[in-house]
Amino acid sequence: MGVFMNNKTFCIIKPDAVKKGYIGDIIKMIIEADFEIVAMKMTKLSREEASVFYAVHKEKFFFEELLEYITSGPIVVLALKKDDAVENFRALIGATDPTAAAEGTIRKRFGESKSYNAVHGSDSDENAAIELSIMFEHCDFMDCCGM
Ligand code: 3AN
Repeated sequence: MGVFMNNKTFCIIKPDAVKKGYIGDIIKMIIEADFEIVAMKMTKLSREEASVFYAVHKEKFFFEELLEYITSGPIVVLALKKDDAVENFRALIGATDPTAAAEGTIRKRFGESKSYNAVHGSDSDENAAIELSIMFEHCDFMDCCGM
């Protein structure tokens, strides 16, 4: 067994998408693409939590904007299960810049800009494991704790 599982990824439905009422449509696309939702909650990040979550971007010019934005309102966080979850989910969400995202992707349909791009998806199995452990407790997972 590898160090990191490759059947789970982490998704955020970001504040702009929540505000515009896209939660249901985005979850429908996720389910129709055969991901199983194994944990889900609505939450609002504090600045401290967001800094931990986006620590990899702390040197980037857009870090401050990213923190402002991701803490600006409620988000929905999900743990998604499928074979090769990270790669398959990246394909479903499309490119970071919605204008460059392929037709039929979540960001093409619901994203507005590189900052307001509707959803986040982990970019590696390692980061998926880290992000899931930041946002969820072990017993939040429907495939754990005897559920
Ligand atoms: P992705 O989310 O597609 O993996 P990353 O990891 O390059 O993209 O960037 C993380 C997040 O930072 C993006 N989801 C986006 O919201 C934001 N971001 C990336 N590039 C820019 C940019 N040039 N200007 C503003 N925000 C950006």
